[in-house]
Amino acid sequence: PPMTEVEKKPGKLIVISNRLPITLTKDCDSWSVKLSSGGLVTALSGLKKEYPFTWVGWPGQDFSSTEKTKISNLLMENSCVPVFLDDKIADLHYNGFSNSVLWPLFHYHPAEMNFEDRAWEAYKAANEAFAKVVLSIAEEGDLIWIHDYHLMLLAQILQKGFKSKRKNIKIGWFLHTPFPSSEIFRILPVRQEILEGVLAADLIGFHTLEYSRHFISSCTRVLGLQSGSESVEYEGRNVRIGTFPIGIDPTTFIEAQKTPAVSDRIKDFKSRFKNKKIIVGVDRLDYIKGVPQKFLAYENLLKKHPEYIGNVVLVQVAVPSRGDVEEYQELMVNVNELVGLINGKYATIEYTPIHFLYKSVDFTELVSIYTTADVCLITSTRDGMNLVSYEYIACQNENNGVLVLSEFTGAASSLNGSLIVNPWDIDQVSESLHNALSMDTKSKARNYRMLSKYVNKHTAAYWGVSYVKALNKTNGSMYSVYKT
Ligand code: GDG
Repeated sequence: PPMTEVEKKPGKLIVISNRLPITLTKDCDSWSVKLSSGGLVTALSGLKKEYPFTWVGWPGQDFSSTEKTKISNLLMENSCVPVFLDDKIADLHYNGFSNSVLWPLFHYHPAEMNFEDRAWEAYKAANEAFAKVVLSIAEEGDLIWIHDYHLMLLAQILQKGFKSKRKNIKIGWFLHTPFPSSEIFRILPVRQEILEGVLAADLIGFHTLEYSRHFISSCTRVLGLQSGSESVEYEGRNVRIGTFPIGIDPTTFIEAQKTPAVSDRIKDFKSRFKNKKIIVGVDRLDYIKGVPQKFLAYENLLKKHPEYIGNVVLVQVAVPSRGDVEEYQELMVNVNELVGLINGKYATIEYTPIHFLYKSVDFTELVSIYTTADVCLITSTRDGMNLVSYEYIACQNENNGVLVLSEFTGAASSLNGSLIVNPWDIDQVSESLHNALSMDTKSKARNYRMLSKYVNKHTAAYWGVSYVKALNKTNGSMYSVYKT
């Protein structure tokens, strides 16, 4: 049958994400492109050897029609294919629907959900635009890997397109956020369309078993479908549902630690914070990251254990994010006020309890902060995985620092050896911080061994390869049926 042929000799891998992993810059009249590093890019590096691959995504802005040709050619040299969207569609798709409807709902913030018909229309239009590009480049035997909540209708649109063209192609979709309980998911006015949109895929992947279960129960409850523990029956097909926890590339961090720039910076920090313990937090400033909860717990630590006043600092990097969405602007005001209040209350001329950096820091700085910190504190109220926790562990090979980790992150189900907390329980978080700051060397080493073993095995490359292997194994029945 044609499927074994595909298994032996796969075509190319088409990776699709909302945003291409590139930065375009214009100097006088000529454009140049820079590939960005990042989770997905690293994850795919392990696959490049096995599959030729193409990346499809939005290039980040709109262009005039003459520029579009130039940009396409430039991107093509970097294995990227752009999906051009006009600014209005791009804004309503990204800010209006993806980040104002799906994002809050998937992170258990239904009150922040702001459903508007025109945003839903733009979401559909953007998914159609992606499909048009993919249909123009997909060939027999290709594997298609769609990423995230911005593209939940794409598999279905592609499936329809391929049927008419009789192509033998497998489609996978992976969600980087949590998938919520069906009791939350059913709030979505377009719940049926969204589920059917992804069920056209052959393999649907999540970070944790819990998210997979939530998805399956949404399919049974909202659509009345039959399911197994790792599959859903839909339109005569057996759709595979799998758990694929993402990871990082620890060697990037280890290599960076060896550079003179990082070791100089570590020396700076050590002398600047001499005799002080450092707690680090690194988050996009998003309401899912529980930054206010983190500050309240830290304040509670200083209140309940005044011996820490003057002897511990919290370095919080808060990367500005989604400033066009109202909830993010409100969060900023709220967080600023908390930092001001806590610093005002506990500071002296010599001592600032919270070092708040509302900006992104470069990689050298990031690695240096991770390496110097005694404790890393993550208080997300919901978080698909949370890679900051992994990165901190990668950098603690010498000091065996302690990870205090919210039970509402995907990472909490993998990272044995961390101190698991409920971010809503301020007393519990501050007591865990106290335990972390006062933990003996032996216990730290014991915890660290477990953490490090996991992080070094379950890398980004491991994740990418496992997913694509599983996708390749699905029987892709929907297309072979149409093959002659
Ligand atoms: C989504 C899901 C899931 C942050 N600040 C700086 C900086 N970063 C980098 C970190 C890390 C990344 O950004 C953040 O990744 P997370 O996984 O923690 O969170 P999200 O951005 O919300 O990602 C999440 C992930 O997708 C993958 O599936 O784990 O749950 O929400 O790599 O290092 N990097 C630099 N400077 C900064 O200031 N250089």
